[in-house]
Amino acid sequence: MPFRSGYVAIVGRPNSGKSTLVNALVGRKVAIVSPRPQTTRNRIHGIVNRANAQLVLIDTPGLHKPDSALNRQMMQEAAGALDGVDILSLMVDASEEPGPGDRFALDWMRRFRGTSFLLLNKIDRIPKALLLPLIDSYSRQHDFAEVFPISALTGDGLVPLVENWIARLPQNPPYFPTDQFTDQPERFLAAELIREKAILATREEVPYALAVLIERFEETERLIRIHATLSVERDGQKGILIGKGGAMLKRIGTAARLEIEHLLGTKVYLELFVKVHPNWRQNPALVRQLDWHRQLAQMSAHELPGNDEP
Ligand SMILES: Nc1nc2c(ncn2[C@@H]2O[C@H](COP(=O)(O)OP(=O)(O)OP(=O)(O)O)[C@@H](O)[C@H]2O)c(=O)[nH]1
Ligand SMILES: [Mg+2]
Repeated sequence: MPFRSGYVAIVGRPNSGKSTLVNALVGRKVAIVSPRPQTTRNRIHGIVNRANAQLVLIDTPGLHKPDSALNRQMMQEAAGALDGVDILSLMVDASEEPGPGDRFALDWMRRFRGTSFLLLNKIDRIPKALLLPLIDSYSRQHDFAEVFPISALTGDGLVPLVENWIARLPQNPPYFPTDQFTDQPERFLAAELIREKAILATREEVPYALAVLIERFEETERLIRIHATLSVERDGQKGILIGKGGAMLKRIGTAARLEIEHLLGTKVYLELFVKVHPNWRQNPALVRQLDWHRQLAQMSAHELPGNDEP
């Protein structure tokens, strides 16, 4: 059988389940997940390796009208995911009434000229009878090559989806080594896992006002030493993150450390700091610091981990 490989971008409204799907198919957590919209801020590759195929899934920030430098960067990240992809997949939360946000997402994806799929997600939450009218309505609005009702959470419908994607990919050797599962550097994965634990532990504005930067990432023989800064926009948010006697920050740190250790397969020493950067989301220079694609491109070869050559 010929080897097939290619890129599939997953786009859609915030909170529709894109990252959940990518994690389910890769078989490990490459993208953080939360019940709040706008969790994902960068495009992320999740690589699915099969005996006869390699599928590079691109998880993207949820599509929305941007109102800050951060949100504009997120939408640029989503737009960048369309470059050169083989298949675009629009994900819709089938358990929500269609609204203006869905029309925005549909209009946004029309810029893509190639093959597009519609994924109706969260079907575990709705009666089957609601699916047909939904499929009908979307099919009238756009010429989708395929429509798949799925549940990223339970795994329902995922096998035929993956088979169909692979069947449409060109014959190509793999793009990435077949034991690789993401394009993210380990330090970015670590920052994201810390952000996920902080999002899950807090409410209201705090999850949105939060950014995590890794200040130090040192690998020794026995462990990885990580120093990370959690930035928020106001003193009150800082107080919430730290908690009474530091209890909240400790809880976030422990949860993050356990998961980073699991993912990287090594002991981790994790230290967290909290800083206030008023209105960082409106500040393009600060927002750019969160873009690891850009950081990576700016690093010269000898700065990249594992390469000591000048
Ligand atoms: N019931 C149900 N919940 C789901 C399903 N897929 C995702 N979820 C939940 O939906 C919420 C959002 O999931 P995410 O994967 O973070 O959504 P996303 O589209 O990546 O969101 P953004 O990154 O904000 O754009 C989480 O609470 C998931 O557990 C599903 O198939 N069924
Ligand atoms: Mg996401």
